[in-house]
Amino acid sequence: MKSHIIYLILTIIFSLLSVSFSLGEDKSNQIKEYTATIDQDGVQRVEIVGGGYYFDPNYITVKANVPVELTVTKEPGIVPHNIVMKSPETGIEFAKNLSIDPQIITFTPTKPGKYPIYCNKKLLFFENHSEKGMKGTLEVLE
Ligand SMILES: [Cu+2]
Repeated sequence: MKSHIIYLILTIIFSLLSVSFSLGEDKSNQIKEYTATIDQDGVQRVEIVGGGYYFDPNYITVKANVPVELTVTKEPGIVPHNIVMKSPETGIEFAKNLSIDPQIITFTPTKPGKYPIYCNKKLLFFENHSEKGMKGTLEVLE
């Protein structure tokens, strides 16, 4: 009876681990750069896709003091993702759950620098998505 319980627990742990690894196909070590251009209406538009466990692009360059419009979407799948930036020093602070339908985030960065973009979702006791590679950088130029 006792060995049945141990077997059951091991099976559950093993399934959780394999689910985690199969979902965790690693795209994190690829740098995908995108430099925004300023549209005729004076807006810098960037499209970002988030998934397991990456953002594409994950190194985005924009100009300071020019409005930015991010269009964010999620790859199809059951794993929830978000996109978070907490850089109030440059006027950017948001956290948005991603969905397959495009959503728009707007801000105007005021201070040049490099600012982190990340997903802070996590499954149970596993590391969060940012630690799995779901992160990027917004570089704001003068
Ligand atoms: Cu995520």
